[in-house]
Amino acid sequence: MSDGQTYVADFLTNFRRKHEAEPEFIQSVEELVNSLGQLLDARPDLRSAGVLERITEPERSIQFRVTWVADDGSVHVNRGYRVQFSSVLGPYKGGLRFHPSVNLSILQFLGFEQIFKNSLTGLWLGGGKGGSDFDPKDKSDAEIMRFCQAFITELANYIGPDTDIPAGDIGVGSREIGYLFGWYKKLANEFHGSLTGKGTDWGGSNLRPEATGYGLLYFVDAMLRHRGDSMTGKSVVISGSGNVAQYAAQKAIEFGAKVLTMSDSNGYIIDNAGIDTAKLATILRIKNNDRGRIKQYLDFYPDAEYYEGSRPWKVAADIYLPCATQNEIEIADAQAMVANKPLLVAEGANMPTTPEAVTALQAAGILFAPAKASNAGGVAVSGLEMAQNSMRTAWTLEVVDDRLKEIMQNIHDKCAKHGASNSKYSSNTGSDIDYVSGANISGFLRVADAMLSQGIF
Ligand code: NDP
Ligand code: 2IT
Repeated sequence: MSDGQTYVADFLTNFRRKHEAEPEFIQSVEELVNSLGQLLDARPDLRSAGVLERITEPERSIQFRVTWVADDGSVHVNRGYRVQFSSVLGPYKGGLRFHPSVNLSILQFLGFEQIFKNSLTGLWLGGGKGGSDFDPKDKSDAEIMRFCQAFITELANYIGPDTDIPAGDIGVGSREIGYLFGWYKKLANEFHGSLTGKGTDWGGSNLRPEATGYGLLYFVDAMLRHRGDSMTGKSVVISGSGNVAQYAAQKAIEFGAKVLTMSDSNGYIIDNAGIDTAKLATILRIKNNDRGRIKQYLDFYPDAEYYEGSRPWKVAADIYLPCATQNEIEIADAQAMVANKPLLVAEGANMPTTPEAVTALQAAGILFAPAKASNAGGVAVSGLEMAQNSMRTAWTLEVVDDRLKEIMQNIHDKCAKHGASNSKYSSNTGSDIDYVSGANISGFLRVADAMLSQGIF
């Protein structure tokens, strides 16, 4: 083994031992580090500066009690967290997730991914993630508000517009950001960009709600154009029906593709006639206004079908866009996809594809876009929201959309540069771009070089 490969192998052995109870965190670190053997071979300065050891340890992790009172007077206690992972490229930046599954392993994986995603955007953004095991489902608006106020009361001391700027993620959308921002502003007695995803009337950026889904499709479009192809007429399978899935579907329809499915944690719907703009508006009403379930789609479109307890991956399509949650494409799902000979899989969710499934897809010659590249549009527009807040100005929708397109194209081109078979640090020997190693090498290099410049700490 080369020096770089030995360093990576030893590092991973120690890392796994140290984090044996944190499977998601191990998975995300392995995914990155496995791309870095040749780079670390060529760059002994990165090895001797302990870059991997330092970047895999959060600069600070905060855990706190969140106590809130339900409408019936009962008292509830949840855990709140913020993992402030890396400030090497800017203030900590990343979303908040409210979901019963939330724990430190999941937040460390998300915070770790966020460092390199934010690096790829080219903006000045560090990496972080936070959240709570609070379940927003079936809670009243008043309960959500009281929970958000209790949560941000604890977090307020650790965040700020030049320190740490949270945003949304699963279970945290514009309603929650409103309650979090309102109470934070009251505590700080200052109106500033301490959170992103705010309403456009009170400090938010145009296009932030749409940005992750739109950015995903801009990335897919760039991948297809790179091969002389386009979205027109392609069939698309989407999982999830939340923020990312909704706007991914909208942009796919705009590009002239046919969207076949959407899902939630209970099951998926398939509409073989295609989910068009009017049908998508119905989904937004069901999910966002009524906070309902995806199966209610059949109340409006009885020709569609609903499959309880299943994911949509057996449905044949040209393009698969997982937009729900981590590890939602397992090896059997990938094998079902391969049998349908699709063109590409692009991750809208964070780490939705297990490592075995990624290997199976790539081995079958299916183009694969990893989350840290393809879903970076959301945090990129969050970065643009921060810039607008600092300037006390608001850019038009067109200006933000142009910046988003440019950023996604740049990320594509960085992946192409570092993931092509003839590139300096990639082990890719195939004829297609390896977007996984391209994104990992490019995202990591910027962070690692900045760490060297800033000294050892
Ligand atoms: P939302 O809460 O708006 O929607 C989440 C969707 O995924 C819902 O349809 C939900 O179904 C489904 N889902 C959540 N957990 C599970 C699960 N364990 N199994 C099956 N389905 C599940 O979240 P977002 O759309 O914001 O986030 C989706 C993904 O995109 C996440 O991985 C997130 O980290 C990632 N992401 C989000 C960004 C953003 O800007 N919001 C930016 C970049 C990535 P149900 O309603 O039944 O729970
Ligand atoms: O995973 C992500 O990139 C997000 N949830 C968005 C983070 C942000 O700060 O906008």
